[in-house]
Amino acid sequence: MTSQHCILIGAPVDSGKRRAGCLMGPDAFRTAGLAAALESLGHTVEDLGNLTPAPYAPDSNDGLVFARNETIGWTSRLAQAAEGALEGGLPVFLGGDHSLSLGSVAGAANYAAKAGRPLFVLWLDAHTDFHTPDTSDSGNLHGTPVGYFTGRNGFEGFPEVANPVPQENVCMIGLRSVDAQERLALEGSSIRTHDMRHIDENGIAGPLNRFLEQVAQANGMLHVSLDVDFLDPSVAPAVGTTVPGGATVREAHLVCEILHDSGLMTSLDLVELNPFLDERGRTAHLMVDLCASALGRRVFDRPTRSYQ
Ligand code: B3U
Ligand code: MN
Ligand code: MN
Repeated sequence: MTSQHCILIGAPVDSGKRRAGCLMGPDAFRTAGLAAALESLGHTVEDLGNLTPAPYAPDSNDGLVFARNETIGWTSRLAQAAEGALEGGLPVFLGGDHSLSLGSVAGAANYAAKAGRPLFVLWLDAHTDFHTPDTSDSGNLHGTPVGYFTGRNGFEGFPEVANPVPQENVCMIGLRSVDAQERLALEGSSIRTHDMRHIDENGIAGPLNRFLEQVAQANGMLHVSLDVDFLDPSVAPAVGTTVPGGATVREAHLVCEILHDSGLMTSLDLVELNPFLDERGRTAHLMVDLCASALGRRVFDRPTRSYQ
């Protein structure tokens, strides 16, 4: 197994929705033993501590969109952090709510462009997060990162997306809560969407392997964004937006094991953990175990599949 330099980046972003608590996420991941789990797999781990947002204008919060300016501050700080960390290893963003991915993915895309490689994004989530600030019914910006980094309009005041991720490079798995406006926009897009029915009928490995083949063929970089609500709330209760019918522990581990074996993942977000809602740390521990699977923890070795 190739050892990696894992760079933990605490992103206590809580501005992407009204319910507070995700700011405690990075410390919960640390408390659940993330660094030790990765070191035990032979990786080196560097923890950059918790970031703070770039300076931002005060939010009045008298409009629909919640904490817009604070999220703008986080977006520019995280894009910078992603771009910098990719120089030195595999960044793992410890969220923080999913609005952190406006920055982490935009920064990864800038790095990929400099490296002359396309960026691909695997979105593991109950939601598509394909809103813009104009289409969102809730005004919660954690529902907008995919809209942002694919270059949709409506993000005035946010850092310009210098290198939008092409829609055909985005694959979503786990979907079961899609708003009408997102559905409409997705129907006219080339984003690959896999809802839970698709997984029930076909299994989770097929669509993932097909996507990874595309990444490998393009010599792409791969950013993986894992939202706690990808998982079924019965096994991962520590999330504000629980949606029944999510991925099982086994499906989620399989995804992570396949990702590891592909050797393609170049950055990772662990998002939406709200430790305030957890039960004796079980969600934090499960997320740490999944991260370990994505970085090589296994029961027995397997012959490695080639994606080339
Ligand atoms: N689509 C809804 C719900 C939602 C999106 N992401 C999360 N929840 N976590 C919205 O508010 O945009
Ligand atoms: Mn999400
Ligand atoms: Mn979600």
